Amino acid sequence: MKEKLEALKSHAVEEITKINNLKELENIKIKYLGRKGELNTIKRGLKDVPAEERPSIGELANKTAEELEKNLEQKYEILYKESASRKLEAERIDITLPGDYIPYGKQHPLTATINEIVSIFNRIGFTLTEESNSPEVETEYYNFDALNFPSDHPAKDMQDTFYTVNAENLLLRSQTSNSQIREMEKKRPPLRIISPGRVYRSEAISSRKYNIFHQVEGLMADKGVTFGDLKGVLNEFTRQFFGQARPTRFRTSFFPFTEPSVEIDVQCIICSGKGCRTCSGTGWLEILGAGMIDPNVLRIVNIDPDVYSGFAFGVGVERLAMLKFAINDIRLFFNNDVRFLEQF
Ligand code: 2NM
Repeated sequence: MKEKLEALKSHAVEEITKINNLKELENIKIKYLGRKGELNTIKRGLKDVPAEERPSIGELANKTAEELEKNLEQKYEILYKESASRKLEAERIDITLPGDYIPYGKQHPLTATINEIVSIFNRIGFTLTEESNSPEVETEYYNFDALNFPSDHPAKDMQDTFYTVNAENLLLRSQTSNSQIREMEKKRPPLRIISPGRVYRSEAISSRKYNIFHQVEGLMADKGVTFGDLKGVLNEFTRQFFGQARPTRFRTSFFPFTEPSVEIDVQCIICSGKGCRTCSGTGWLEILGAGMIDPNVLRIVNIDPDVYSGFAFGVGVERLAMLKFAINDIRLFFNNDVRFLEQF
């Protein structure tokens, strides 16, 4: 039995030297030292060994196991290091190489402008109307009638507004006021709301006019809201949007839904009032329409004009973006030419 153990040991040692991967090592370990392995097979013969020899043979068997384990462990260390360094070598990278060019998307200039307008009004305390109150396909009532447009108003003409052909009274909204009306129907003052969105008008297309454009409209309604509040809020908006103190002027105007109504100009951001092509020599740029909400509009949504008052305003997003980014043709916003879009 002693000879058997010695032979096993020398076979095993020889095999271990020949191993060259971790899988083989595992197999050899099972072959010799496993529960049904060769060492245990020999050990089962221990009962037939004369009693006086048993302790020394037993010891030899344990020692053989120990030595093989040690051998396997050493081999494991070597193989593990080898495979780790092979892996490192295979994954070696040159960190001085230039990176791959990954073109990344950018915000459309109109989206960026809308976001900026909205965040300025957010800071002044205005919140967005609900999306569900701002449909682009709208009834005549919410687009015109509730806004105090007389039934013969020229804006209602097919010449100016897109009507649907297969559903009576449905049109593509020509302003985002529909969402102000829908919101006022459901909520009571105090209200400070804004609604950005896409609107449609049947226009002859030019560098300044397109039949799709965007507006941000807003209103404030409460007890005791005055024209002074309108001036304060809209001057603050202008100051934040154009980034520095720019004089504004308020010209009287007319809208069916506000009385009195104004158009607000900002001193030309190109020539600072001296007169240039952008401001047609006037030194001023029109940027906003606004006014005190007409009592008729408040009555329509069941807000008592003897108790509450409010102001409302509308901003043309394309116009503001064209001024801010010095863009000379509105059609560029809608052509999706990457050479244009990449610049923002
Ligand atoms: C503008 C100019 C002035 C406006 C009015 C209303 C409402 F719903 F309160 F009547 N919403 N928006 C308004 C007022 C819009 O756009 C140039």
